[in-house]
Amino acid sequence: MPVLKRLIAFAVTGVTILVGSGAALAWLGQPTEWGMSLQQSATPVMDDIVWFHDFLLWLIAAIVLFVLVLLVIVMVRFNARANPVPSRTTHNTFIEVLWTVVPVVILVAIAVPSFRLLFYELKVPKPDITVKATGKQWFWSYSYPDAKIEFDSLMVQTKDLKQGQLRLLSVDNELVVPVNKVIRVEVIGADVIHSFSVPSFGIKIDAIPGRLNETWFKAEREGMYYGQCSQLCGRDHAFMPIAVHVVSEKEYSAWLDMAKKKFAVDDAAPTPATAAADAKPPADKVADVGSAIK
Ligand SMILES: [Cu+2]
Repeated sequence: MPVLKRLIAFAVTGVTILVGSGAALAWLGQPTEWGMSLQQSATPVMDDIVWFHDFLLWLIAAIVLFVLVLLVIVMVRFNARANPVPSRTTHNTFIEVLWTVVPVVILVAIAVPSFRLLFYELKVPKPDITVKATGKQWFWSYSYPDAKIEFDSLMVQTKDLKQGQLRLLSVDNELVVPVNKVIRVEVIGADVIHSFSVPSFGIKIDAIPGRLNETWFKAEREGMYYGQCSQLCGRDHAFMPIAVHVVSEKEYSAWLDMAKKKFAVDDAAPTPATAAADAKPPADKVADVGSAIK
């Protein structure tokens, strides 16, 4: 039966793609060419998201296969040729109870880990460090309220890329945090709605003007982690990447000493970020930066 063979081949190919995509193509902290799965996890939250994703994937694959098998049985055994005199059955209480109860059980099995994960993401544990990310048209500003530092983080233009920097992802000043510490990220928008998102950390939260949102992450591996603004925010939405540099405790304190000198918040000036931003962005961006903050 050629149709059956074709269907089986189709199903086998599908499962092979699903299984293969999970393992080999993921990369830590950045997207990869032909990547089809989630980026590798670097935080406990993302570990759970990956688990939940895989759990759902297997579940829906099993359901799809089950329905496919039923369809094939119906097509083969109950077509007009194979079964010229059809049965006139209209009710079967057992089956009807089954197809009501089983989906309910499946939905409950999905809801329980889903809610557990949601609460885990939303409830910020006691933070070691608080940083504030402000989305602006079209860059991010980071401040460390406890250390009294604030700086802007602008994308490196393609023509200025140095060895090892990534196009559309690398920035001039990265958000630097120590490894294995709980970082609370307060997120707000200065002008329009942006979204602070770092896939490897499993965080994505809107940056809304006038409303302080918060999320958290605890990076368990050192390295560079990239994300992008994930809320369509205007002309340069695609050019305001997020780069988080996770470093050792020692490197972090060295960076902090440097940053306290370089990025100190000047209490006398009302908007210190404006002055810093005006000095740094390329000439064509100065006008946008100024109007965005005031
Ligand atoms: Cu944005």
